Amino acid sequence: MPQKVSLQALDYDFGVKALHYSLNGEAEVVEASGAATIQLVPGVTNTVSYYAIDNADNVETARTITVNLDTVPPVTTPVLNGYVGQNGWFTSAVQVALSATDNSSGIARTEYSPDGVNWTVYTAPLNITASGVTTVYYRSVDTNNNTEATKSIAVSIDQAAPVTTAAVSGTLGTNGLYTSAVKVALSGIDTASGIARTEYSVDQTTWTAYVATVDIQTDSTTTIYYRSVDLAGNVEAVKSVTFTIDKTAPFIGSMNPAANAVNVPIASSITIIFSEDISTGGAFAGVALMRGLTKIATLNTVSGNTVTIKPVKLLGKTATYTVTVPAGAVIDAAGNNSAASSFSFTTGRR
Ligand SMILES: [Ca+2]
Ligand SMILES: [Ca+2]
Ligand SMILES: [Ca+2]
Repeated sequence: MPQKVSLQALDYDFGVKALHYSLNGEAEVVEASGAATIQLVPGVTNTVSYYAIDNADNVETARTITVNLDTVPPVTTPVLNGYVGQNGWFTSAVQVALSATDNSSGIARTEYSPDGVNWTVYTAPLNITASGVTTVYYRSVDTNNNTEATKSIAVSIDQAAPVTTAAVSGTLGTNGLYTSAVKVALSGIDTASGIARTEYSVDQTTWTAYVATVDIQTDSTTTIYYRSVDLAGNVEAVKSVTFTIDKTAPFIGSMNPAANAVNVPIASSITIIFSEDISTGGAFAGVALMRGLTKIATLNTVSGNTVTIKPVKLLGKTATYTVTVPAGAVIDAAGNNSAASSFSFTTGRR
């Protein structure tokens, strides 16, 4: 690029009297030597107007030259368009538009590249859909072949919500019921931006950040709702896990006849009502109605929460009977064994 323009006037008969010139429309300069070296203005198109006069005062027709002195590369600016999430992540595909300006000679082309090595001429906005961080390199070149230093922009896209799994642990009884306290462990995984938080709720209204295993101690049916949120702000659809804890063995709530009852009719059956619904346990055959050391023949059945002991014959008059219910005679739905129990009553005269 020329930085200066040199002018030299020649005249073969009278000789040069003076050289007149003007740079970029500024005040005319007169050089009696007939020569001039003009420093050009960088970054613009310079216009030099000049003419000479000889010693006979013949005036040369004015001439003009233009010199483009653009040494300044263009400036390219990217504009990203997409759904903006959090922490610099987009939660949609992103359109990258490149716009370039130049100081003087104008844009020859704008280029983009995935690696800063292989370049493609930019003609329309780029659609970035890849999950994760995509780097777009870009630059422009002006018509004076000044190339902008390569720039780059990172486009971070995360369109997928995390996936959380729940692991329920405890002592599993029968019918899917737990006979111990239960621990619920939550683990979330996420592609692209990563997990911001995992949270749980028992009512889907109040959410608690998950930091450690959730412990449920009490007998109950519990639903734990859970979800995770990624750093881009994608929220997982709520999931839930439901479980029932029954750590409590069935126990006797009441019986008929009552313990130590007297004047019990000899035609009686004995009913024992438990704290919850029961079924026969491993020791049910040991349920006995005793008169002293004599075992009385009975038909023993279970229905709902009740054990019924029906003597095959009428009971004896004014006699004391003992009902024996061994440990494990009945079980609840979770398989918890009843404790051992016994009680006595005395019949009347009829
Ligand atoms: Ca330029
Ligand atoms: Ca994600
Ligand atoms: Ca129970």
